Amino acid sequence: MANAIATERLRKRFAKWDADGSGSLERSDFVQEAAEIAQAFGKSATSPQARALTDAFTSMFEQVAKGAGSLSEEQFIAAAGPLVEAGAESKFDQVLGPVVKGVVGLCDQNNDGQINGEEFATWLIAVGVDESKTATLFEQVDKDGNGELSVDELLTVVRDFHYGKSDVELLG
Ligand SMILES: [Ca+2]
Ligand SMILES: [Ca+2]
Ligand SMILES: [Ca+2]
Repeated sequence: MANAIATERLRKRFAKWDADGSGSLERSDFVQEAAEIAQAFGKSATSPQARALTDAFTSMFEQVAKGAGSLSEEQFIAAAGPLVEAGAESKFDQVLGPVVKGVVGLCDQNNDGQINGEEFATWLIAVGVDESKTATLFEQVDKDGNGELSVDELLTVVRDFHYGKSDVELLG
């Protein structure tokens, strides 16, 4: 079983991802979510970066749903719980890595594959984080201190959040 914080965070994630508010997750929720994220970064839903995020989200949904067309909250918790249990880190990375990479693609304005301070501020503002916190958060995510956030560094933070090890929420 995933721990209580991890389960609670899955519930929050469910509510966030149920983009049409139908009470269940469907592929269409992820198409909508990707379009909303793209819009938050000022990119059109038909841009290559938005398409890449849509593909990453829908393939993540398919991996979690395992062929089911729709997941209720309980079904989602049951299906995603094993990804947020101690020992499942590499599986989590496999499923969520492409999504984080997709968000990086949308946010990476200078196209160097990494997120600098300015790009990160745009990201956090898009997910509703107070602008005054961006510099501190940047330092927390930039584990190697090179002034750029890599996909791996960002994925680690998303994973730590979902494992209940950190309170830094990067996916809104
Ligand atoms: Ca839905
Ligand atoms: Ca960049
Ligand atoms: Ca770094």
